[in-house]
Amino acid sequence: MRRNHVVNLLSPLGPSEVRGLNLAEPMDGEFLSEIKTLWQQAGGLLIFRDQQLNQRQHIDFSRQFGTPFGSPDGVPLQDTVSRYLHPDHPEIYRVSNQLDAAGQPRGRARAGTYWHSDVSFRERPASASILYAKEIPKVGGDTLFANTQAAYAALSEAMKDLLAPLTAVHDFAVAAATQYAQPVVINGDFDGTNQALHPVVRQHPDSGRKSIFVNPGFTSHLQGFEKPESDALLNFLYGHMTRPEFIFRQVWQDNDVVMWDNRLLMHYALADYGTEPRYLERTTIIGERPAPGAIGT
Ligand SMILES: O=C(O)CCC(=O)C(=O)O
Ligand SMILES: [Fe+2]
Repeated sequence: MRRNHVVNLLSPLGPSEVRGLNLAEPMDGEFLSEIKTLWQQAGGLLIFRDQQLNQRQHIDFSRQFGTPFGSPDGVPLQDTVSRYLHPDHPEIYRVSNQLDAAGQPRGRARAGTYWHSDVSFRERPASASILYAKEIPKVGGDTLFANTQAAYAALSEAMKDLLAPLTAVHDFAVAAATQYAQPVVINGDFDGTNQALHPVVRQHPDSGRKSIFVNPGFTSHLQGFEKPESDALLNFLYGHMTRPEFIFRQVWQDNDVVMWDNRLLMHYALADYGTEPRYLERTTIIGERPAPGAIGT
């Protein structure tokens, strides 16, 4: 397959932009594996510029990376966000600060205004999230990404050994309690439906690289620790994971499609743009169960 796209590295951590590639065009297996390799080399963050996709094309592109949450052969996202899904395409989660003609939210306002890894509260959390910017404020509304493989690599051997056997409880209730107002929050948010136990150090299935897999948005505590102990260790990790040298800041351009890997990145959407319209559509791929990083590797 002949392609004329250009790839530009945007940060030493890997994030790269791809220009001149139309994601609506079918990709053969060889080209798809090139894109997957590129995505890995990009530290799990590719920005495809200037895309013109309808919802079907967005979903079809996404399906090449796995089954999206909300698709007929998948499982839905948590019920709390069902009102933000696209009415004709339950695979598409909408982010918006606007109301529609009927006065209903066009999508979730201030979505992800906290560090998190998408859907980490499920036994099989998200692998890729593929977010398409349809309307972007002139300035502001950037999304920050923290590379948790780089953060892991920078830890001392003593800290790596301490973390290796640990597991953490992830629970949507953590975000529901702090980020979601009534009546959006439903009882199911607090009954353990969206709760999972994951290794604190996970190993990426493609690269074998280890990352720190806890996040302030959804992680409630470290299993087996007293609360103050758990809080102290988690707070150390959050401070470390969000050091400036591990951060990439996505300054959105209209029609960007950003594909990120939740297995090695946390993200934070900055809600600093007031009432200027901001509208994005996201597909979210169901990943595998996080594999623990083996001790001593
Ligand atoms: O609005 C954004 O930039 C991202 C929101 C978010 O957390 C997400 O779509 O997963
Ligand atoms: Fe998110």
